[in-house]
Amino acid sequence: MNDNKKTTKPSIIIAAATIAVVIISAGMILGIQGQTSHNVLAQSAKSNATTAAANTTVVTVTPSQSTNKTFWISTVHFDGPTGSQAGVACGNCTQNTPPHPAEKFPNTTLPAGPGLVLRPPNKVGAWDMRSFTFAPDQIVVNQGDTVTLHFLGVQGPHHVITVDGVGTFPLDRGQIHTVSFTADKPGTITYWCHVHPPSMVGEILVLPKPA
Ligand SMILES: [Cu+2]
Repeated sequence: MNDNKKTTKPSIIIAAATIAVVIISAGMILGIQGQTSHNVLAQSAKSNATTAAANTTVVTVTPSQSTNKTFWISTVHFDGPTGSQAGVACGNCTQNTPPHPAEKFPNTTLPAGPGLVLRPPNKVGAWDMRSFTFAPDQIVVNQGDTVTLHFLGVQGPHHVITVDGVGTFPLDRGQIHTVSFTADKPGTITYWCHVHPPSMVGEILVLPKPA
């Protein structure tokens, strides 16, 4: 029995040593492979970036010299809904609006006029802020341009709009009203809604003709 033990022990040690060597070797090979893969990926990313830069062509664009300028101006309102205090579904917003986290009501005193609406918390603690405006609310043209503005009723059921120096007209949702004029002097021309002050206002900036 004792002899047996004496002869088995070295072979167990040799076997264990062999396994250890195999594991260490495998680990080293995998490590080298991992490092190699990392280097290859890094080189590939660098190469892709270089290729992308090489493929980017910078072109020179000559802007239109037309003096006829046409813009589409939509009636819009921005809406900032909050969630309920219970953190459940949105109270005042539509089904398609994802719920927002509950927020403390700010009790802000807004400037007078229905263009800015701060709705207080409802029975589940949700409240929201709405602001009427035009999109776009600033337009730039050159002195002497013939300007055409297509006003489009998108949000809000009814508006009454004035373009200073041009005219006043009603505009309901789904309607288009078009005005045209020549911007003969540099300066600003304001367009604004009588129904939604003070925020529903826009400006046409008329740049002076170069001397
Ligand atoms: Cu309006």
